[in-house]
Formats: sequence, structure tokens, C-alpha cells
Amino acid sequence: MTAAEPPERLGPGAQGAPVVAVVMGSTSDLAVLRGAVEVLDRFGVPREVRVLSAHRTPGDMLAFGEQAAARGLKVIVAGAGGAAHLPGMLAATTSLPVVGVPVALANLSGLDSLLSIVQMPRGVPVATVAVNGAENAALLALRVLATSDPSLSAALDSYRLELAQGARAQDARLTDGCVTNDGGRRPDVVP
Ligand code: AIR
Repeated sequence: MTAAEPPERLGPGAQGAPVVAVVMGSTSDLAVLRGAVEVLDRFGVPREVRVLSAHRTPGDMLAFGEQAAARGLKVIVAGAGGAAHLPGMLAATTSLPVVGVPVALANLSGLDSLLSIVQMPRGVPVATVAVNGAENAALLALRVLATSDPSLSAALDSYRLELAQGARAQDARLTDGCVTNDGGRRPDVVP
């Protein structure tokens, strides 16, 4: 994104009919939800991105939820802040899996958003990730899709290996020369 572009600007994403929707209560959530969009794009999964507010555009939100499955969507990632009713209300209008992202606002550090999203009544589940945990929300959506998509499953396996390699590289930098080949610590070298 260049400085001249509006902050709402997103790339085109992977080609094809969207299978994941990333929805948010306001574009002020985009700084967080962008993380989910980027993960989906990185894995080449077609997505759509919408602003739908449980309080400002309740009719639009309900229509979206009711039509989502018939439109070919498979998973909804929904983020909102404060009285964050969007994920729960979408879960009430569709049987698609809904992953909720509590967005932290200035006043209560996201605790209000977290509780609004995680404390769903029995029978209407929302898989809630950490406050501002948009990347994990997308990864969870990908894991759902991967149960019936072997190439996506393989891509997620590679991603986990990458994470492990990154952690081992950190370990190696921190303990350079201090650790024996079998993982033990050399008593003669201090990190
Ligand atoms: N919000 C919008 N409609 C209902 C809710 N809960 C949330 C947005 C955003 C916050 O209100 O998801 O996190 C503030 O929105 P805005 O547009 O005032 O910046």
C-alpha cells in the first residue's frame, strides 16, 4: 500500500469464487482484520471482505448470514470491537463455521470485545480467537477447509515446519555453541 492509497485498500486476493468471508463491524477494524486477509492471500484461498455492522446495518448483516452458504462460502471470519455482536449474530443466521476475532478498542483493551464474542449461548457456537488474533482466525478457517483439501493440508503442514525452523533458528542464535547435539547444555559455555 502506498501513502496515497486509502487505508481501506486491499489487494485483489486469490482468483475464484470466495470460500472465506472476512467481515468486520467497521473499517476501523481493518488494521487488525487485514492480518486474516493476508494469511488467506498467502495460501491462495479466494476471499471476500465486507463491512457489516450488527448495530448500524443489522438488515444487511442478517441477509449476508442467511445467504452465505448458498453463495458458496465455507467459513466466516468475523471481527468487531466493543459490543461486538457481529460474530454471534452471524452464527445465529448460518450453520457455517464462524470464527470470531475480538478487536481491542482504546478503552477496555479488548476485554469487552472478547467477552461479547466468546460468551455465546449453548447451541450457537463461535470459535473465538485471542484479542486481535486475526491471523489465527484465518489459519483456523484454513484448517477447516483443509479437512477436504489435501493440497491445502500439505501447505499448512509446510507452514508448521517453517514455524518450527524459525523457532529452532532463534534457539540456535540464543544458545550459539552452548548446546550439545543431543539438546543438552554444555556446562563450559554460558549463553
Ligand atoms: N461496531 C460497529 N458496529 C457494531 C460494533 N460493535 C464496532 C466496530 C469497531 C467499533 O465498533 O467493529 O470495532 C468502533 O467502530 P467505529 O466505526 O466507530 O470506529
